[in-house]
Amino acid sequence: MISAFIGLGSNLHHPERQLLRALEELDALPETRLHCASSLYESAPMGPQDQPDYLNAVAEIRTGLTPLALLDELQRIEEAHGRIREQRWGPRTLDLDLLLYGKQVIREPRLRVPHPGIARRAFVLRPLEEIAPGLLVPELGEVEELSAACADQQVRRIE
Ligand code: ROI
Repeated sequence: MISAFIGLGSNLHHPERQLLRALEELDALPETRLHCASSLYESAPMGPQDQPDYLNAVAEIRTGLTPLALLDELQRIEEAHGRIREQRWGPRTLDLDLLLYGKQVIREPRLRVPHPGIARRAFVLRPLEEIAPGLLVPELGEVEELSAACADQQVRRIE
C-alpha cells in the first residue's frame, strides 16, 4: 500500500457537506482506506475574487491503486458531486487533487505529482502540515518550510 495525499476543495452547494461526503467516498474506493483527514480550512478564493470563499482539507489515504487509476477514481467522485468542467479558476462543487503519491515524481500529460500548485497554496500546505508534520515533498522540501513561505496568505482553521 502506498501513502497518497489528496487535496479537497469546495465553494459551492454546502462546501462542508461536499468535503465530508468526499472523505467517506475516498474511504470506499477499491484497495483504499482513509488513513486520516485534516481539519477544514476556510480561505478567500485564489484567482477570480467574484466567487464564494473556499473550504479546503487534505486527506491521507493508503492505496493499492496506481496513480492513474486513482486519478480516474478522483475524477469520478468529482463528477458524482455534480462537477462539470467549468471555467478555469471558477467556483466548484468539489475539487480533488492528487497532491502526493508516496515519494514518486510523475510527469505525464494527464498527471503531475507533486501537484504543480502545491508550493504556492497555503490552503493546501496548512492542512498538509497538520496531518503530516515533517513531510518531505519530493523536489520541493519540507512542508513547514513551504508553508512558512506562504505566510502572507490568510487561511482560517475551522474548529
Ligand atoms: N482558492 C482557494 N482558496 N481554495 C481552493 O481550493 C481553490 N481552488 C481553485 C482556485 C479557483 C484556483 N482557487 C481556490 O481551483
